[in-house]
Amino acid sequence: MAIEREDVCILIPTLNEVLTITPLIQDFREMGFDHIFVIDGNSTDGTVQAAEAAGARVVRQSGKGKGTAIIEAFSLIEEPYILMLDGDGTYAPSDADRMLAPLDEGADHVIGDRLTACDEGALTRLNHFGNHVINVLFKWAHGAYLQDILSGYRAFTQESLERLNLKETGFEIETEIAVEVVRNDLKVVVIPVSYCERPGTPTKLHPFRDGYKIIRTIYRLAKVANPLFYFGLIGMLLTVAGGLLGVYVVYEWFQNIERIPMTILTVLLIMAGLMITMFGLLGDLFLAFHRETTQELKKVREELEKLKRKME
Ligand SMILES: Nc1nc2c(ncn2[C@@H]2O[C@H](COP(=O)(O)OP(=O)(O)OP(=O)(O)O)[C@@H](O)[C@H]2O)c(=O)[nH]1
Ligand SMILES: [Mg+2]
Repeated sequence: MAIEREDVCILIPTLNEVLTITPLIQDFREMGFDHIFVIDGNSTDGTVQAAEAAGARVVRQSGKGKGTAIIEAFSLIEEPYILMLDGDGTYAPSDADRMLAPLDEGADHVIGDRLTACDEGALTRLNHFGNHVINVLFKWAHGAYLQDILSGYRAFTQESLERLNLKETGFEIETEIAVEVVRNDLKVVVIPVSYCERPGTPTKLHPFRDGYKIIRTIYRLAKVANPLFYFGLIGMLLTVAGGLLGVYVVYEWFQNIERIPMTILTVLLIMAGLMITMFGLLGDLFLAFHRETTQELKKVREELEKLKRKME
């Protein structure tokens, strides 16, 4: 049984996308999707009017940033399935059915992968490389390689949203969604989608500034999701620094030069490094216990649900 069009909300965040928003909404309407929800970041170019005229429900977001907009939109959607994409005309409505299909087969979250089969030139080389680095870092920190964690093309169930704890305000939101999806053990499917060049409209993404923020987010969120990585990295850096300094101190000692303060610093660095690594190990242990408890709770909840259904 395929997913009914009326059970799907097409969610489009926009900030000054007047050039592309109308054809995008029209394409979806022609395909039979009538629930189109535009969350607008207070555009000044007439995007709101254009989207309303094309037949979408439009809400002006409160606050600033793509993350804020998406979190606000999630609280306003009632349809059981959500298909989310950017309003800049870079993603194709024709991929919608392929994106939604896995949800029908039990997936919780679908990511549209832009990197595998993208248009020549749709992503600058810098963006392509940056995306790849970010996906690899994500794998190290969070333990899953999801091909394209920053993709704006996503499909998910309303039910799965309730399990995501989202707080990021800017372009870090996709990263946070990916982290939460992995942390909550949701069933993820990655589907290659086509990706076209922006039709000349200005991007709101600053590759270096936003790239740095995204990498920082991947690392910061690892504190809870993977404490061994988070603390282990700091611990390792301190220990290595202490080790290098130690080599220097020993080398000088053989030349009959004694460096007392530097020796103390070496010891402090190595001790601090090892202690912080221990924090990571302890954190990892706690997390393992916590996972076990959550698993048990999940089983209990499922049993209760079954019982409730039997009683009805
Ligand atoms: N509501 C809302 N939407 C935003 C905001 N910032 C960006 N957007 C929209 O979010 C989508 C993604 O933004 P883009 O500027 O395309 O960022 P990107 O896709 O990472 O970068 P490009 O590769 O240049 O397309 C677009 O539809 C924007 O209009 C915001 O602050 N609020
Ligand atoms: Mg875009």
